Amino acid sequence: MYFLLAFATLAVGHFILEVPTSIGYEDIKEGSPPCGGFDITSRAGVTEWPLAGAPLKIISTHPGAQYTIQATLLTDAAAASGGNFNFTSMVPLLTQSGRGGLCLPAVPGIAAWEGKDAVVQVIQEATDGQLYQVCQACPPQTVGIPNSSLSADTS
Ligand SMILES: [Cu+2]
Repeated sequence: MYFLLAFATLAVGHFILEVPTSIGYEDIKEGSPPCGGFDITSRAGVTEWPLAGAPLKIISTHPGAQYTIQATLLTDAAAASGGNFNFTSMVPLLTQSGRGGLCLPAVPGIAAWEGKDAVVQVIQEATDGQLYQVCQACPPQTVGIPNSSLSADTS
């Protein structure tokens, strides 16, 4: 679906993973799991992901949505065949009640994966069904305290 929007970064519909850098965004392919039409093993534009957390920002054109934010080790993603991916949840299911930005200041890294490359997947469930955006995560570099006071800003 297409809307005329004030967002300079969003020319067409669905949702965009604005932070961190996503593997890619193409409106018509966004419904294709697991990466919205892009290669899950791509390592262009890798983001460092401290255990204490990395920021994540979504911009959505849908009037309401739910988000699953989860990760898989790069080695597991590369080995997965027939769609048998092994994702681990990073935060509880999120609900956004309007259009626009959803900002998470710190999505915690997964402590057991320190030193390992991973891939973070964001799934939006909204009026168009499930949509997918993925980014590459660098191994957590430092041991930190997982941020348990995650807050969602839906303004
Ligand atoms: Cu849409």
